[in-house]
Amino acid sequence: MIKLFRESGFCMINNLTGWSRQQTAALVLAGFSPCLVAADYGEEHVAVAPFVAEMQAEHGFPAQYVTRLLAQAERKQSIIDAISRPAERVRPWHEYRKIFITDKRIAGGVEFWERNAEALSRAEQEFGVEAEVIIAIIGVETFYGGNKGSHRVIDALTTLGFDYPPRADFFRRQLKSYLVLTREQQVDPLTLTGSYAGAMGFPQFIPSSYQAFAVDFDGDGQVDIWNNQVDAIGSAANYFAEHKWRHGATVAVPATVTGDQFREGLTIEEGLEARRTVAELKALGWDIQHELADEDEVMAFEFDADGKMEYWIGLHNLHVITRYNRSVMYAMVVHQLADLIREAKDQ
Ligand SMILES: [Ca+2]
Repeated sequence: MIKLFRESGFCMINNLTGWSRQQTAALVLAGFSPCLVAADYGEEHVAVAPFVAEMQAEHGFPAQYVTRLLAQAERKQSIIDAISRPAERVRPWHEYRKIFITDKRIAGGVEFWERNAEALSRAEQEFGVEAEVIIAIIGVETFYGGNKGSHRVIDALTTLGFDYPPRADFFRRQLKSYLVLTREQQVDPLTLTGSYAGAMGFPQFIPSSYQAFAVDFDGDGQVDIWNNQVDAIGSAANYFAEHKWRHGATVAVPATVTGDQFREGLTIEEGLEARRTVAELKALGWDIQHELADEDEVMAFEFDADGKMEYWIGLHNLHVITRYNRSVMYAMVVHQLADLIREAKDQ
């Protein structure tokens, strides 16, 4: 059954077993009400009341404020579709790499460097993270701010937190962080945009990362990763520093393999920890093209490079990049893009 109610500022149908958005729209067209809007996350949605209660108890949000806010969030099937098949899960390495390693993205990185030379140099000094690494992260995430995502963050986080069971707990926590940060920054939670997963601004921080790592790097009193490149640079550098990036350390080196035991040395994707020593890998048939100590702990990877296989050894810093996005292909692309931007800049 449809319940209609009107409150100050907006009105809506409070949803709505069995009614699709199209059916509701048809009601509007039929003149049922000029301000009729279906609420995907009205009070009938089972997830809403517990969330409202928790925001009130844990963070002191008025229940009515949270209820009204959620009633204005929209469930987006496109968001559920997108998170169900991220590029790094469905594409082989040679295809994935081609998306990110392009002449245009390298040239864009050099331009970003020239435009932000002072901030990048200051970030390298303060946080110990090379300029090209900060640039490559921002380049891979948003093409230097050209594609920061057009989903409303409130839609992304409610859709995934309330209607995507595999990761509902995670996104529900992100939604909480998001409401807290919008209160702190005094911005309207209905206005900020980001990726389908609620990642925001130049560095694509999810709300919990924003709260933990975003910094005001230009000193204007605002922590603005959406429009301020200097804050974005400081925030990305701080993220890496807090995850123990080692300035100047080797990130990854190529390897070859022999025999039939080398697969036992591969790092499983779920782990992504440096969990094999160089000596163990050597014993399993890995020949590493770089001077590493036998006791060094590394990750070992096999990539499908269109017909032939590539073998790579990832060191501590590669693991740090996976803390940004838990994918080895992602980390390798950031690493390679950083090197190519540095080379292009030095030419
Ligand atoms: Ca600032």
